[in-house]
Amino acid sequence: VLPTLDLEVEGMTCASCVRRVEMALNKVPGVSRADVNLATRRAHVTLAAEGADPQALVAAIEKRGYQAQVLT
Ligand code: 9UX
Repeated sequence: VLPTLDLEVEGMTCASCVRRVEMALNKVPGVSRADVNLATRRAHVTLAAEGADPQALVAAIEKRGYQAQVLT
């Protein structure tokens, strides 16, 4: 199974923001795929089999100047 994780991302205002956040998430170990939706401010992340540290995802986003929190 491929577990997924969703985050709320704040501070994105354009499509380039979306790409920046997706790039950041995709570099985190254990991330298989990340898709970010500007309108809903949600990041949907599919994890690799080994999983990923949710706080590492938050940190990667914040490092780029956005804010994030893990949902549920
Ligand atoms: Mo768009 Mo986002 O011009 O950090 S890239 S506002």
